Amino acid sequence: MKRFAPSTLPTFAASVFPAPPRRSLDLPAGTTVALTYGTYDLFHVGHIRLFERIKRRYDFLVVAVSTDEFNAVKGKKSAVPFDDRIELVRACRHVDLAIPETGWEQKERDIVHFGADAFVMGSDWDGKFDHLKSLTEVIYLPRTEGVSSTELKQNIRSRQ
Ligand code: C2G
Repeated sequence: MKRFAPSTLPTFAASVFPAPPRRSLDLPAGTTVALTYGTYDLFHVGHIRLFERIKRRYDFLVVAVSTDEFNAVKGKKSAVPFDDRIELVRACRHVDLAIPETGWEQKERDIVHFGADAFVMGSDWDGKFDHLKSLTEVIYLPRTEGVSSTELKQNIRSRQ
């Protein structure tokens, strides 16, 4: 798996300044870029294995983490606040760049912005983003069965 020198991974900067376009990601020619999106609440192996599988196919992984405000739009309330969720995602060795996800319409912009070779989601989103096929490859990978943020929350509640 290709690893990039810290100088090419402006993670802190990314949280303050808008993410740089592909050309300024300073990636070696031929580097393939994949994009994925999620809430990543109660970060678990299902999330990590999805990242791992994406990195087996693509060199550079950009992960967009839903803000708490966007989750409210999605009718979701996460147990872990955005700042912590994106910090956890950034700490994952499979992730090369993490950015905030602030709205549904951001994906088209990001695909163009990063010159993404693929847009990847877990199978629970099967077919939901096919409209992006005009911009890049759209891939749905099998979910990891038996673990989800919702199940974890239910387990915790049931033990109280
Ligand atoms: N996932 C998985 N296996 C699991 C649980 C989740 O592969 N056991 C994948 C999902 O398929 C998704 C990603 O992990 O691709 C993130 O899942 P969530 O955090 O639940 O993301 P969600 O709230 O569905 O947000 O704009 C799209 C949204 O941001 C997706």
